[in-house]
Amino acid sequence: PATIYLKDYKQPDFSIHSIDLVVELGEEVTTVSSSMTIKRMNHQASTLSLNGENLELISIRRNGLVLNDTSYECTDEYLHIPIPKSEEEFTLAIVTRIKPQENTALEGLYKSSGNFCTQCEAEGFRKITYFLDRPDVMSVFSTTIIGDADLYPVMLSNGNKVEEKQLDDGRSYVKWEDPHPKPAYLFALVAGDLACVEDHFTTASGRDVLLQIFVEKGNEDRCNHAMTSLKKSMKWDEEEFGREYDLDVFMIVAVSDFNMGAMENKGLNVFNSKYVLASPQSATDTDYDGIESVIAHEYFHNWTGNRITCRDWFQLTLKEGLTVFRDQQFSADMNSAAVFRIGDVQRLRAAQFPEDAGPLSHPIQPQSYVEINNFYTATVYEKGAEVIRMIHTILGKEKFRNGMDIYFDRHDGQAVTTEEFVKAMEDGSGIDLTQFRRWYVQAGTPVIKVTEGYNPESQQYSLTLEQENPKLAENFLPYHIPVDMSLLDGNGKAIGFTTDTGAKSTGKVLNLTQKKQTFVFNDINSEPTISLFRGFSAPVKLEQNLDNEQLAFLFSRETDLFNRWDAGQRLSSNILLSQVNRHDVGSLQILPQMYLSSIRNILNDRELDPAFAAIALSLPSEQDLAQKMPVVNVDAIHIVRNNALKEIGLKFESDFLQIYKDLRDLKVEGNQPIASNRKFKNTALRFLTATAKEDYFALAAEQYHAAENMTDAMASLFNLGESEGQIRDEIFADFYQKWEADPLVIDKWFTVQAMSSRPTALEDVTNLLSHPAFTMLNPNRVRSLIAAFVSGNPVHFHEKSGKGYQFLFNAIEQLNGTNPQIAARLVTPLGQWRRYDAVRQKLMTDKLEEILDISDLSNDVYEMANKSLH
Ligand code: DPP
Ligand code: ZN
Repeated sequence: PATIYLKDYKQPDFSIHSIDLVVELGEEVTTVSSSMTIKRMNHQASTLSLNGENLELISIRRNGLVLNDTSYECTDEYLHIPIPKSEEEFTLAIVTRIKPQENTALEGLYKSSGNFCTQCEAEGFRKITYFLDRPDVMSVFSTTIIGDADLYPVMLSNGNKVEEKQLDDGRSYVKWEDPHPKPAYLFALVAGDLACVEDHFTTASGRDVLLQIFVEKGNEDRCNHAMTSLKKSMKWDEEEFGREYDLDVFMIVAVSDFNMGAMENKGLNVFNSKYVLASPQSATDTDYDGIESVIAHEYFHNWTGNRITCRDWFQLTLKEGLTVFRDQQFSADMNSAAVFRIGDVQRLRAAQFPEDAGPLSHPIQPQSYVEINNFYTATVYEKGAEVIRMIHTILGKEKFRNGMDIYFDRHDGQAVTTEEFVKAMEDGSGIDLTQFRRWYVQAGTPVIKVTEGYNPESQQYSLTLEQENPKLAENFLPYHIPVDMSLLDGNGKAIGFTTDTGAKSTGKVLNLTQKKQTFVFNDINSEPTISLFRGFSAPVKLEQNLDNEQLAFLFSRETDLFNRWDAGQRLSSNILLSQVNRHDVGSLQILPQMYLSSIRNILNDRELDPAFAAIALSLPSEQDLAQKMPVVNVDAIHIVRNNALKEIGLKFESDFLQIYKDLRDLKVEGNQPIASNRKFKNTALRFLTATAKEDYFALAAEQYHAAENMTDAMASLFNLGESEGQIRDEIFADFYQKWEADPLVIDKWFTVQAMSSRPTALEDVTNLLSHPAFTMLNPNRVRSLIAAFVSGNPVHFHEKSGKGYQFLFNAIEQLNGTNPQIAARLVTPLGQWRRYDAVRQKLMTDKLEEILDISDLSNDVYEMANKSLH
């Protein structure tokens, strides 16, 4: 397969000004007729090459005249049409046929639960009709849909509905027009027998916008939270960024078969139903948070992505990094900001850090790809968002807003690059970001080494920071890194100091720009404790020699909640990892007293937000711990962590039981306090069942039966999933029976079993592949069982027998034929082979070799396996 390079980017030879589509939906065949007006952009060009895949070409007319098959060339991927150089402008009408009902890859036009829907990002439109399928070709679309009136009473496309009628043959006819020129990846079409929930939003300038959420019938009462989140997002974007919505209707359609989370098509977002449907009975608090953030994300794309789009796919982070940053800021504003920030960083560290340290490492602006679908990565999204956040930190809120205003004014209606964005930020702030631009082109996670010195005589404190980038070693150029910091006194209070401008301050953002740089603070009259990278002000790894006593101090006294949490995680990691190392020599493990007292501090601090207390008490995951070991010892990590859970559970048994009972019986109005209490309560339950006492499994079972919401039911299920015996089996059977008809809930049932550490987990998971409810054709189901197992069950996935790897191989092989995008994502864990012992390395690389030998290997899977191996 060919590699595509950013350096080879060329402007298009032709532009397509308008496209009128007529789509006749059929059960056997769907006919797509497209009429385009095309303009020449390059006077030398002699051929128009349109993208097209899996299309049956019926006819082509240029300027009204039929082209016979000697006057064009059709390959598997292109339609080449010679165009006389004298021709500045012309029309092209192309008729093609497709079979959406056979489209299991879920790119282009396909069917989900009997309804038609589309997914065109990144390159799906070329599976609908021949087109210049690239984001810098922006066209005005009209879309006419003709389909059976009974089967498809709802027929939607982008923009406004301009015509609707019944045809004599029992079909209906609907025409949509989108006044905003857009790239083809933002095209959408939906047809089906769907229910609609409506609401309204009045924009800041007083326009009324109709809001519609379309769902399968029977789900109407599960759209409330999505609708509320949408209205909050619309208001927030007006208040924070001055951005109003620009059409008279905003539609969301929930579908059950979807490769991604959701898609920001102009005026017609298509969503994975997981990010729309929720009721307290069927969705957890985490699901509620996910819906709020994805609804916001897709809505925010209307300005950052749709009105201003990407010139080419190497610029993906232009819209994704920025939009993730915007949705994170929104969620932080709507909820507990510190707890949400911690969640963002946890996700970054869990997914992006390993990606950036492994064979698939790439800068947020990649320089090349084989298959663009493989670059919807944690790096482009999550690290991309951190890069925007750093600009925000360096500029400050006001100048950042100035920069955004300039960006919107200057580039509305354009397809641009990250350079235009950074330039707008410079122009809006007067701050030079030349060096900062390295964040876009250098891969790898920087490591920051810290050295401190305090001189009591001169009352000077000096801080030396040194940057390294293990991924690039000698080849990296120092980054511009914002270091948000304070100096803390013995009580954890921020000490005042004099800044370079002579102002007094208790905190500051240092601009670290050199490889090694020293900052001096004057008039510091006692030795301070440094609080660095407050709120995680840069996506770096910190190498700071803090002993456990110092970490325990920060864990109880830090005023920055992110750093407070992080100190606790570092403390736990130190202790657990030293036990992992000793475990190999078979010595007994007992948690140190100072560690237990710092846990007691959290338990006794009744002022703490319970959601914060819950995450502060939670131990680093097995995957977190694995990242900190040169060679991952999967089994020892699992044993040591479980022992620690148990020891903490036993040590604080009565406290956890008290917390559990208090919070269980507490009734608070409003959603948020209840959600954070639930989180703390269920954390307490986890420590209680870790003691392995029967009473607490009984308590979990009791909670299951009494549960009025899915959060509590799932917490019970997770706890029971770790146990053996009749109660567990009965409850799993009961849960299945109760929710059999609800795919999103059944996904959870699969996931709990996939993540269980029971000795039989791999056998259980293998058996579940033959469960009547399992199918490889539904991406959510694949993620709920297969992805959950390979990424959420390290002990069993990495079983020394190699059976876990074989299980994954089988799934990849099968999915390669039906859904290459989903298959490719599953390759990632094998790419981490260098981190394991020799036996596992061999087993994992053998599987990668076998993947490369799969017949009819898709580009998607090829690229992932090939890069992972080399
Ligand atoms: N729909 C995906 C997202 O919003 C890709 N644009 O991130
Ligand atoms: Zn996005």
